[in-house]
Amino acid sequence: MPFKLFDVNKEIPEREKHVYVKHCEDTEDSIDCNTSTVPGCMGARGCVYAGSKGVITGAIKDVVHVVHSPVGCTTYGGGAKRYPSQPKLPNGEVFPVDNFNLKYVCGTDLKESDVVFGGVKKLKQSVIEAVKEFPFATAIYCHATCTTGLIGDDMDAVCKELTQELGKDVIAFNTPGFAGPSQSKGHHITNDTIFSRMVGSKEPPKTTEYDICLIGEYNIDGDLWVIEKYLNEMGINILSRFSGDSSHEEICYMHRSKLNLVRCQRSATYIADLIEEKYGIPYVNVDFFSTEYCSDNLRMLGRHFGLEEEAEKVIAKYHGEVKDELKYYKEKLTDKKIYIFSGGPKSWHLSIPLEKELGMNVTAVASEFEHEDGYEKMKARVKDGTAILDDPNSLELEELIATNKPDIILAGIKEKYLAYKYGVPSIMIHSYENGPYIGFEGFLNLAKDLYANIYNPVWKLVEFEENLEEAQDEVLTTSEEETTMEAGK
Ligand code: CFM
Repeated sequence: MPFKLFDVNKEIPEREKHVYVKHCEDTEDSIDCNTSTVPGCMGARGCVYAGSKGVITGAIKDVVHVVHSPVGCTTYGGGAKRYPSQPKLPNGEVFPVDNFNLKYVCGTDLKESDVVFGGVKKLKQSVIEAVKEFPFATAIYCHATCTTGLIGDDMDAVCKELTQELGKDVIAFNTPGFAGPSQSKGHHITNDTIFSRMVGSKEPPKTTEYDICLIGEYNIDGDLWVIEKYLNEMGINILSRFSGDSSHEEICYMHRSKLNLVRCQRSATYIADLIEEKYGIPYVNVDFFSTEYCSDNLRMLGRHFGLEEEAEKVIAKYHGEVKDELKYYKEKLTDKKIYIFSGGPKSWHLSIPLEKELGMNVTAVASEFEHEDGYEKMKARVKDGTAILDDPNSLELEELIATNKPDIILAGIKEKYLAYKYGVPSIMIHSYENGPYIGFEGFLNLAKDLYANIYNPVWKLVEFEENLEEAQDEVLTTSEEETTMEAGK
C-alpha cells in the first residue's frame, strides 16, 4: 500500500489516506485532498477569506479594503504578506502612498448586537468613512468573513448601492472563512468575482502585439519584478498583473491581452479559463523557478512571439551572472536532505531543481491545500520512497523530523520555530527570507539562504539532546581559540 499511518496518527486513522509514499509501480491511488481538515489536527491551512484577501486582492496597490468582521479578522487582514508594490499606476499617475497595500486595512468592528440585528448599516458606514479617509483609493473591496456569512448580510446589494452613490467600484467578496476546506476555495471565489465584476469593464490606455497578462504572480518579495524585467528586456509587455503590484484598473482590462501566462496554477487557473472561454485569449502555464525552468519558459515565450534571439540574450545575461556562484552552493548543498512544505505548487516547482541544480535530496514534500492535479505533479516529480503529505498536522511534522532527519525544512512561519526546537533549520518558502526566489538571481538567493541556514554555527552551539557532547566540544574549542587570539593581541 502506498499510504502510511504515522505513529502519532494511531487515534486518527483518517489521516492515513492523506500520507502517501511514492512507489513507481503505483499509478492508480490518489491522495485524499481538498477536504476539510480532520477534526483534532493542528494543521497550517488558512481560511477562505485568507485565500481571498491574504493572497489575491491584498496585493493590489490602489484599493482600500473593508473587512466586514469582528475586529480579529480585520487585524489578521492587516498582517499582509510580503508583496511590495510601486506607487506608479499604468496611466502614468503616481499613487500618493507607497506600499499602500501593506499599510492599511479597515473593518466594520462587528459586535454581538450586529450579529443579532444585522451588520449592513455598519458596512455602509465603514465604506463611506474609508473613502473619506483614503479619497485617492481607486476602488473599495469588501470582504465577508465567518461572522458575516452567518448573519447573511447581503453584501452584494450594499456594494451595488455604494458604487452608484460614491462613483467608484465597491466590490463584495463573498468569502466567509467556512465556505470551503481551505484558502484554496477563497482563490476560486475571488477569481470568479474579479472576472464577473471587473474584467472587461475598462479599456487599456494602449495595446501592443506583445501584451500579456501575468496571472497568479503575487510579487512575493519582488518575484514579479524579476519576471517583468526579463520579459521587458525581451520586448514583451505586461498589460495586466494578476495581482502582484497591480492596479484595480489594469485588472479591469485583462481581456485585451494577447496571451495569458499562468504562474501559480493553483490559485489562478480559474480566471485564465474564464477569460479564454469568454474572450478567446489562450493561456500557457509557466514556471520560472530555477535556472532550467526559467530558461525553458523564456524560450517558449520567445518562440511564441518570434523573439527567440531576445530570449537567448536574456538567458545568457542573467544565467551567466549566477552560474559560477551556483556551482559553489551546489558543492555545499549536495546530499543535504530537505523537506518542502508549501501551500502546494511550490512543492512541485522546486523538487526537481533542488535535486538537479543544487544536488539536494528531497525526502518529503507536503501541501496545505493542493488538489488532485497538483498531487499528480508532486508524485511525478519526486523519487521513489519520498513521502507526500496532504494538510499535515504538527505532530506529523515532529515525527517526520525524528524519522527522516532533514537537514533543512522549507516551510512557513508556523513550522519554523517548531523545527528550530528540534535543532533543524527552516526557511520560509511562503514569504521568503532574502528573496526574490524566482528566476536566475532568485534561485541563487534561495541557494544562499539554504546554505546560510544549514551551515549556521548556531546549530552546534545550542544544546539539543542529540548533539550535546559535540556542541560542548565546539564551545570549548571556540573559547580556547578566542583566548589564544586575545593573548596574542
Ligand atoms: Fe499559489 Fe502562491 Fe502557492 Fe498560493 Fe499561498 Fe504563497 Fe504558497 Mo503561501 S498563491 S498556491 S495561497 S504559489 S501564500 S505566493 S507561498 S501557500 S505554494
